[in-house]
Amino acid sequence: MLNRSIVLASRPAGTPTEENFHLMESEVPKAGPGQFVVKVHYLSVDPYMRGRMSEAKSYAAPVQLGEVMTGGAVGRVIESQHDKYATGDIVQGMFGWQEYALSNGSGCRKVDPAIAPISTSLGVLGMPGLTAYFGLLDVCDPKPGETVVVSGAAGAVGSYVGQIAKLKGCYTVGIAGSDGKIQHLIHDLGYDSAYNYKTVENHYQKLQELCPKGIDVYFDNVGGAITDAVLRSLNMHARVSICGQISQYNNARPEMGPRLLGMLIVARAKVQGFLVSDYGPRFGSALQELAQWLREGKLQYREQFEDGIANAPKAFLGMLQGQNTGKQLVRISEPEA
Ligand code: NAP
Ligand code: FER
Repeated sequence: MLNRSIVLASRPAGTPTEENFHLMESEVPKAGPGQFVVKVHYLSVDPYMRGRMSEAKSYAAPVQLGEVMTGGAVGRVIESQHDKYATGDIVQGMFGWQEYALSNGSGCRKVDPAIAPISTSLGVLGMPGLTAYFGLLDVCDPKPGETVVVSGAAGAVGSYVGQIAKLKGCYTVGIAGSDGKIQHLIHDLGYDSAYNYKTVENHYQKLQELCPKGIDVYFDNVGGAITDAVLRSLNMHARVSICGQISQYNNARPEMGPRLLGMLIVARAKVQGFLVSDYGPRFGSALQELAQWLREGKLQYREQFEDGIANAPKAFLGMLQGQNTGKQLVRISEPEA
């Protein structure tokens, strides 16, 4: 049996391309003592992977040239010599961009397929869902009636943030990159208002129009000019959650922007960057609450699939360009019913 994987072939200068990836074939691994083998069903493609393609280390080590791309995935255990994971179990872990993975259980968790389709363990009931949950509730502590602005609002994290803010009684304004996404934000996800940043020139003016009471909470997925405009519109004691800066990830050097930190003094605002992984001890209770909201129909999610490991680069590059609405996944093999 052959295992196909995607390795990093070269480091991108600016926007990554298909040429940065290479499809490799190898033997399907065998489980040794304390190990198990997973047949992957779904693979997640995420913005942070752009950072792993670069040489510089930030909070995690880069992927080495010739090494399998890192990534979260979910699949079924097909062979095990591990006392916690048995053949047939559904497991989520950092299995990388490949069809089969060998694991010692580190960073893994079992997924109950009775709760929701197992693909959700990579989205609303996984890392992006937890990011929305902690980045909004813990970092910003939104109060009923407050105005919450979300950039990257139609992607995985952003689509959950707006809905959770709504559950907390907030007025929500989303920013995303197409008219179709704006319709989705308002009609499917319950955003009170939204605008397409690609067709608006003056973000500040647009935000004044859509946020008549100013901005109390900003969940930032993108950075750049959008964030500059939001920082000029903050209310007293506003809270800003720096989740991601995707508009900057392909820049070779930091972009010069207006220097607006003085606005934070005027507003006595709090700005905090965070990493979802810092909340590990609280993942269990957060996942229970997210699953409860799903069951009650209070949280909607959308998934978009690309098929086959060979199309993982395409899925990743498309996501970076905004071709996804909701969570972008790669379907590697159909899970058995
Ligand atoms: P996603 O939003 O599903 O996909 C990325 C989206 O970014 C695209 O759909 C695109 O939508 C938007 N985008 C791309 N280039 C842009 C640009 N120049 N300006 C504005 N928007 C742009 O991805 P996700 O997984 O939910 O991640 C969202 C953000 O959260 C990312 O910044 C990611 O790094 C961050 N994140 C942080 C943590 C953490 O622990 N801090 C954890 C997970 C994710 P448009 O069509 O709207 O452009
Ligand atoms: C993690 C912490 C953060 C992680 C991903 C992220 C895969 C994403 C960060 C980003 O997109 O900026 O442990 O695990």
